[in-house]
Amino acid sequence: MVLTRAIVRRPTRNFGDGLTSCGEGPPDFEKALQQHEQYCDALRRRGLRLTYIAPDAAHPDATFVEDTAIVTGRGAVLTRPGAPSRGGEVDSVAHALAEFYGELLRIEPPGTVDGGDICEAGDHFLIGLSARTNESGAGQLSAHLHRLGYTASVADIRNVKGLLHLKTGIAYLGDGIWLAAEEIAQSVPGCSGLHIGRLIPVVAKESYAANCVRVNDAVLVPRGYPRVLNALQDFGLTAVPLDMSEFRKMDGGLSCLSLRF
Ligand code: CIR
Repeated sequence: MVLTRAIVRRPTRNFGDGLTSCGEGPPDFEKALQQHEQYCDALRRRGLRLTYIAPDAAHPDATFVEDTAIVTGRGAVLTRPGAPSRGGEVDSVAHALAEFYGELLRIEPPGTVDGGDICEAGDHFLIGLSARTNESGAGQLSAHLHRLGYTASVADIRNVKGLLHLKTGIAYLGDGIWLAAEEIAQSVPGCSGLHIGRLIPVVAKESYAANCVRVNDAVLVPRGYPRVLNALQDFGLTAVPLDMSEFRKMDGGLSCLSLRF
């Protein structure tokens, strides 16, 4: 699908108060702002028009807008984030999405879903069951997606160590091309079918780069992961490396900084 819009939200000065398990120390706010703007520029260069939602200091993780909604070509679903501290991020995103979608579907209690667990692959959605996305949330989302004319299946990552979200470890790049940490593609129930497509395996040392995003004619990828970069180029893809160091310190992947549709 051709992407034309994205929703983004700049980090706030207290961004380092958000949730993290990374252990790489606090992020540098000024550097994070710069990296965020470079990310936004990269989206604009791929032809997207950006909506900036007001920064939200009451929710230090609010810059990771991807977790608050699933946006598709046929409809949008507001999530109910799995971390209680992030629940208050959804309403402002809903307000921004209302401009583009007639009806906004919702995940209701006791369901929880983080957008980072949802991997769109054409007309099919892979839904990660994780510490953030529970079975009720996955079931509700699956029903919403079916109503919108998509198919969905579940991939259980609850036993995969070090994986916050499904898309922390796997990305669909279009044209049948997947990129995934090797152990995920092989061992996660629901992901084994990926072998059918073309798979770019990601070695453990470069696992952070497993979260990258196809945006129209290019793939945005974290800078500093040469094997992933070379593999993308070998597949004939235009790769755009972006500095993500400060977001990485907060467990944030590249995809989570925007909602693209
Ligand atoms: C969190 O733990 O919720 C945030 N610090 C990071 C969320 C990253 N989201 C994503 O990769 N989709």
